[in-house]
Amino acid sequence: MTGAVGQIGSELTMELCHRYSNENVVSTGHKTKPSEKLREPGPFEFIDVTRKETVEEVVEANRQASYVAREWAVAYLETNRLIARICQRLTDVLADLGVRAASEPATHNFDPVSLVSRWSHKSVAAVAGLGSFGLHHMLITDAGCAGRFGSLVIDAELEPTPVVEKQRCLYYHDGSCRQCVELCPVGALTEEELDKGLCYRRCLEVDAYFADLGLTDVCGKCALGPCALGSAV
Ligand code: B12
Ligand code: SF4
Ligand code: SF4
Repeated sequence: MTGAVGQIGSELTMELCHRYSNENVVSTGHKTKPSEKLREPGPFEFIDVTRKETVEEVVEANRQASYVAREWAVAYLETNRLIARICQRLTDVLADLGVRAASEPATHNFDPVSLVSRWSHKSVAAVAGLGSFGLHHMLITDAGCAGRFGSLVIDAELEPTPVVEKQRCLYYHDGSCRQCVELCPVGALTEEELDKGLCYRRCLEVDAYFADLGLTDVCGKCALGPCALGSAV
């Protein structure tokens, strides 16, 4: 249960622990520190994904982990939830201004066979000039590639801001890096391509490993190189 801290979450968590037993309820918070009462009955994860230092710690934890860090999996759940809230809030504010807006969840909006989605947060971010693609097929912004995207498309005419072409991947800059390829534990990523099926199988394995959390189909070892937290160039 994410967002357990806060009045409704706190009451709901205790009620769920009571009904389904403590060890069957995992709660998380992202901003306010949990009370002792919330921390004690069962597993409690606490990750504030809005703090830069916390994101750095999560990246470091995944670097150190021989498998995938639990923090990475929890941060995934928290970030997806945060993105949904931000998009909903923006949509509501824009609606008050008479502007229609549409968004999609951060993930799980893809075809499970082709592993392709009809909505690409990376493309929206690229068009908006936020970053450039790395060898690992992810978008690297000035804050790196270890974060996650949400995107909102709005029905309004805006003055376009100029997009500054900037290389952030060392492989495309001067060929001096291929860490993402070397870091991939299953060989899904090569200089030529990303084997999406192989990558997804690995992510589902990780989900099964963290069976006590929600759907955590993650891995992200390729996102831990010199471009993790900023431009590598
Ligand atoms: C399907 C999917 C997967 C599949 C397939 C991965 C893939 N690379 O296609 C699987 C399950 C394997 C997967 C794995 C992972 N994923 Co994933 N995934 C998605 C999802 C849901 C849809 C992607 C998609 O099919 N889009 C549609 C296709 C057509 O476009 P695209 O691939 O997004 O982008 C292409 C175009 O932009 C085009 N392009 C190239 N140059 C340019 C230039 C311009 C100007 C434009 C417009 C386009 C363009 O090439 C891009 C790459 O092929 C997105 C969320 C979303 N809905 O956007 C997350 C998403 C791509 N995943 C993400 C992440 C973080 C991961 C993992 C690290 C897992 C994890 N969290 O631990 C791994 C990384 C694997 C890797 N190296 O790419 C992030 C990427 C963040 C980033 N910084 O780029 C996203 C955006 C989720 C999010 N909300 O942040 N994922
Ligand atoms: S790890 Fe190196 S090669 Fe891979 S995307 Fe980042 S900078 Fe590029
Ligand atoms: S997410 Fe993991 S399995 Fe997929 S390409 Fe990156 S390192 Fe390889």
